[in-house]
Amino acid sequence: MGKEQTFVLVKPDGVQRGLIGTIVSRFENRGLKVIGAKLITINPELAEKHYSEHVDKPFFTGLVEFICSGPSFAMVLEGKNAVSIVRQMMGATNPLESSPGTIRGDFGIDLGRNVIHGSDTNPGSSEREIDLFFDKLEFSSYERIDEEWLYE
Ligand code: DAT
Ligand code: MG
Repeated sequence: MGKEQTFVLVKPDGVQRGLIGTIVSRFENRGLKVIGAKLITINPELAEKHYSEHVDKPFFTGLVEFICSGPSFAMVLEGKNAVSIVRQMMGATNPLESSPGTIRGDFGIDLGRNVIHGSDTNPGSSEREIDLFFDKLEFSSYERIDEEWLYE
């Protein structure tokens, strides 16, 4: 069974609004395993690397400023098809278009305050982001007790 790892960030708006627990719960309930997690106030250097694909976009400066504006909650989730599952659970980038039942569709209104980041499905994206935010020593490898019943 090909297990994947993906990088997820509860953005500063989500942390300030007290949504860390709710969001982690959704992923845990789905069956994804938390293998690393920490509260981190992102500095501009890290933010610019993280969002380097958007460097030429008009919203880049505002995006970097926002992501550095308070603590974020970073985590690495592991499971079968973890990258796609997280993207689906997050919903569309603009909360106006995110379906109800998704995290952005349930908790967001504005595009620039969309509560959560998750690695996209492009090859190499999750690995790059995990390496950017986490050291190998920060991960724990373990079996969840429900794995036997979660996967066929
Ligand atoms: P996602 O976060 O769904 O991967 P993205 O990578 O295209 O979306 O953009 C990164 C973040 O930048 C996104 O979560 C919110 C912000 N953003 C994207 N497009 C924007 C726009 N047109 N105006 C303002 N902010 C935008
Ligand atoms: Mg993206």
